[in-house]
Amino acid sequence: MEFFTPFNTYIDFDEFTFKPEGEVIYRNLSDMDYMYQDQKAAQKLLTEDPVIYEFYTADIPEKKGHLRPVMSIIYPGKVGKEYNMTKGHYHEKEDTAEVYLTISGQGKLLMQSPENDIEILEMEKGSAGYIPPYWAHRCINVGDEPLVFFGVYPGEAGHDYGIIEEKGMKKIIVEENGEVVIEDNPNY
Ligand code: S6P
Ligand code: ZN
Repeated sequence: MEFFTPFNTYIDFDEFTFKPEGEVIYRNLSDMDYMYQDQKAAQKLLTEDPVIYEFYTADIPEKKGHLRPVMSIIYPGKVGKEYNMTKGHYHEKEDTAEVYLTISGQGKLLMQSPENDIEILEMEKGSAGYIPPYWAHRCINVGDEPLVFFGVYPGEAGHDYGIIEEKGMKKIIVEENGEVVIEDNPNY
């Protein structure tokens, strides 16, 4: 492995800035509108094309041996009755884990095993959710403020969006009469 110099990344826990910024990725609704159940609502919102989430990664090689820190911000909102969420992915190198430390907001960490078992962890300030190797992971903002979390994952992990882009995950998280409800994904 090549020589690398230690360095700090600074996260502002009030302003949610991440410095020095490496890559910043923005996901607007148009990047994932097909992932929501209510296509009528999605197409209507597309005229505004809101940013659903953004994430910041440090400039660290995507290679075995390294660890990549990341800060993600999911903005509050819904598409139809379904809460704003990340696309969700498996790691391309499946036997790699990840940890998500919630900094602010209220969310759900939805995970799915290769056998299609589902586990859902609460995301709230101070929760450090463990995503074991092989599990797909998606975060859902069920609150009314930004859901902000810091993650660390192995450099070689990569992202596999394939099957989730095709049919989503087994469960969806929606608002019903003001309550957060976990439902079966009708397209699954
Ligand atoms: C990477 C890690 C996060 C997500 C980010 C966005 O392994 O899990 O950095 O990439 O939260 O989610 P997604 O599903 O769009 O990659
Ligand atoms: Zn991941």
